[in-house]
Amino acid sequence: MLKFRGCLAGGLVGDCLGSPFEGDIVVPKPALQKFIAKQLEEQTEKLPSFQVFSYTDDTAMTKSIAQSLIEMKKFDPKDMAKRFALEYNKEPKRGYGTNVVDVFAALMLANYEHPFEPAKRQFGGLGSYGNGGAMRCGPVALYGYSMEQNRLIELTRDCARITHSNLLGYNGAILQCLAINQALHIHSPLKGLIDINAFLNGLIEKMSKVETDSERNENNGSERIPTPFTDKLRKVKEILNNELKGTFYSVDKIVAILGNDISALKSVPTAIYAALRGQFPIDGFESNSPFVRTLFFAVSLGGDTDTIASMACSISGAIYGIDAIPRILLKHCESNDVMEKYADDLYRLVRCN
Ligand code: 8NA
Ligand code: MG
Ligand code: MG
Ligand code: MG
Repeated sequence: MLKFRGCLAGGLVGDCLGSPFEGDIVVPKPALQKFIAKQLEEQTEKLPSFQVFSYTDDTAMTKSIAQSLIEMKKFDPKDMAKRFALEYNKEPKRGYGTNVVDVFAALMLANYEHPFEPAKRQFGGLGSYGNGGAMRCGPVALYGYSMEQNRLIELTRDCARITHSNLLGYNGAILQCLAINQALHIHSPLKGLIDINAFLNGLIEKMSKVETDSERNENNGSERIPTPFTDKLRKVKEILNNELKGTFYSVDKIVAILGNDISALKSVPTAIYAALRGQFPIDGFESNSPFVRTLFFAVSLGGDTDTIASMACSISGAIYGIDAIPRILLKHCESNDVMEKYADDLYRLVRCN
């Protein structure tokens, strides 16, 4: 239960507190340190100066997935597609990706029949490789908590394919979902270190199977590196092992190796790295909390800060549980009560099945 809540609440905190920096090429560490310290300091939301940060498309779509799974008690692609489109129509100004909104319009026009079809027509038939499938998969990982692995992978792929039919778009979602799923299953003391190499070896093994499954990986015409996500995970492992030995990497170097943009390939492995990087101290930021360090680190990379922080913090929240997230940070986020309710509803659903 605590890990379920930690996952969805973590994703919300990353989105809400990362979004003020979205698109910034450089995020100066002192300014970010000050920003996070300010949110941690204000101990009561009753002050007039207390700021509540709005969530963006990341959370809007996460909410739709949670609602659909909870209410339908199964994956129903038509229902999920409808919720995406209606939610967008209700509140279009949540910072959606520039092209995904065409999918919503086409879904609606076809009355949600054939919910996988409009996404396939995106980008001249290549489909989107954006991180929009990955950024919203927290509830999928919770719903699939006890699922056999191949079923969880299929479910995640299908949830992503409603808007992201490119191999890189849906495989990014699968990697993010597997990372959360693994985080939910490991035993983790509140502030202790998890075994980074064991965590990454597990993901590398799973992801390399996903990426070499030729039957599934039809390529939409895009240029093909055989195992791009697995290769990135190996880089994450190499960087973290060097850092554990005292050789630290600059933000520029991390961005050059892993990326920080809106594509799934250049943001999901980055988020996994940030989730794990929070386990040890960060230069220019004083905090003993692995969760808060992950938030800081993810946003400090710049680029798609809300989405990278949201994905990183949902993994961290799933590792450490909601008690590791400072309550006051959550109070700064719109809809924090709703996200906890969804986590509890999904927990009950999983327990009943
Ligand atoms: P999407 O499917 O519209 O993709 C996002 C962008 O990725 C597109 O607009 C393209 O620029 C590019 N892209 C994706 N696939 C291809 C392709 N096959 N060929 C060429 N270009 C491609 O939306 P999404 O749901 O994946 O987007 C998620 C991101 O958008 C999140 O980071 C989210 O926070 C949001 N976002 C919003 C803003 C903003 O202006 N507020 C800025 C960045 C990201
Ligand atoms: Mg966003
Ligand atoms: Mg935004
Ligand atoms: Mg974003």
